[in-house]
Amino acid sequence: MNTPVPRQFAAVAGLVAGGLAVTVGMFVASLTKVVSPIDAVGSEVIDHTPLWLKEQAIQWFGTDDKLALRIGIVSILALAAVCVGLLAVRRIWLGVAGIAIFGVVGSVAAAGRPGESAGAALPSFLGAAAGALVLYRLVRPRSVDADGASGVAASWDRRRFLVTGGATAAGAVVAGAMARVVEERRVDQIRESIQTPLPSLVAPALDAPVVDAPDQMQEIPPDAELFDETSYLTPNDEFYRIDTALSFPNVDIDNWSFEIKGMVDRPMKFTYADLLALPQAERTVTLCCVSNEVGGDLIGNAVFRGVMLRDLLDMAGVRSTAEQVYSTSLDGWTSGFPVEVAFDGRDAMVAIGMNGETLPLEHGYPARLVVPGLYGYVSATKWLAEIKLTTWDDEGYWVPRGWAALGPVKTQSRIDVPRTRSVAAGKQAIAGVAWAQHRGIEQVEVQVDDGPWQMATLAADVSIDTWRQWLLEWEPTPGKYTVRVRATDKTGETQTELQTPVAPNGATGHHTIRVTVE
Ligand SMILES: Nc1nc2c(c(=O)[nH]1)N[C@H]1C(S)=C(S)[C@@H](COP(=O)(O)O)O[C@H]1N2
Ligand SMILES: [Mo]
Repeated sequence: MNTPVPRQFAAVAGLVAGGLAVTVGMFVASLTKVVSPIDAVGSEVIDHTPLWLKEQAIQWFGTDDKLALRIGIVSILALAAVCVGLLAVRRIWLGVAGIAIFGVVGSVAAAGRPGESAGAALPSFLGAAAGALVLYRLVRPRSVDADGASGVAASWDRRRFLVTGGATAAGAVVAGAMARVVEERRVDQIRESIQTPLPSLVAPALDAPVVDAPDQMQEIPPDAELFDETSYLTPNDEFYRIDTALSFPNVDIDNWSFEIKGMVDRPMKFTYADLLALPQAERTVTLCCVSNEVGGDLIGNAVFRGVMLRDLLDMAGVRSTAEQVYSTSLDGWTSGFPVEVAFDGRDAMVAIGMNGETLPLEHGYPARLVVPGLYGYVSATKWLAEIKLTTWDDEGYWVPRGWAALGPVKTQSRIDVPRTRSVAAGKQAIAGVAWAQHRGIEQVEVQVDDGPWQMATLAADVSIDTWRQWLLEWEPTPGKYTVRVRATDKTGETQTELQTPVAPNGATGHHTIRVTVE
């Protein structure tokens, strides 16, 4: 009779074997420069997350949703590993099969990721093999003594378990740490290839402020101290980041290029040097996310520098049958907008610079699209790989996932000051930003409780593609107040008070805050 491995040790055996499988997979992936099995599975989960769950995740975790996903995946794997360990003591082949299943899932997910090939299956395979071997050693009872003496019951060897288990756990920690180091080096190498600064522009920026505020409004300079909470330009490291990427795509700047193809007369390729050699301009553009809740912070304003999209498209010669400008990133993400948008006079561009710096890796280095007036999900492809002129048969990443095919930005306004729920009585300000990209902000009004809508003072109108700061002087006496804001764009349309959710095409409603004045 065998003395079986006690249950709690079986569970530990599953955990350390599973841990080794995962970390060996990560390490081999980092060495061979393919997607790690964990990230591949995570990306598959992201790609297949239904709309309601994605919304729920954003509501719960905000921009930490990726961290939450990682923690979720690791928790599920840990649970599965415990089960694998428990199964393995009953039937070793069940345990090994369990690990093999995870190996197959990782292999298939990795090899199928955009930009990956069959080689991406190797880390999962090696990881699973390492995990299975260790599991086998840990839970299989020692058959007979070395001298082959019979009559000695094959039994569980606690000492051997602890030694092997401890060594495996240590091995997993080392493999995981090394995988991290190699991944950080990879990202550092991309960052080192980032040319800072870009060669200076031939022509100066054209964004001279257009001042057209009505007479009774005194001008506030866009960088007035009051707006410390929300500076007119959003610094790169404070600019919101939204994408589906669990790790940065591989960018090899010397071999990078993007294609313009599809319904064009002359398919073209542009390298980074090609882009630098073409005429460029700087434009201040407010970029925002369709997932931004009323009052939310998934919005930023930056000076983007790049080549005008229409110039690139004219070189390729867009055919009259083309309906959609459909772009793909290095990591296989896609977005698309109507061809007319590229030619209707707005300054859609392939951007390579942001706020005077080379476009940061987080925001799409080497190049991204920036299209004034459209939400990011239909237009702002980062880590650009290709632009295809096509029909509406091609669907951008978020469209089959329940978001609208067309994504013009809705007129919105946000209260940034006061930021705290309670303020001292006396003279102060209510202030914030309002945006209606490519239509422009005409006026902003503030309502306190059920009082009249009061006209806010507007900062300089830099362009119709950027947000405008606004301000209302306020001298409240102690009490509780409800403050709301609404903006009117230059087409004369005032923001609706009707509250709608972010899906499928952007939230509506008045940003409302409650303030206690002490
Ligand atoms: N490659 C890639 N580009 C992308 C996305 C993405 O998931 N992958 N997300 C888009 C969305 S939804 C938005 S709102 C903007 C955000 O750009 P930012 O991260 O530079 O602020 O990028 C867009 N470009
Ligand atoms: Mo977005």
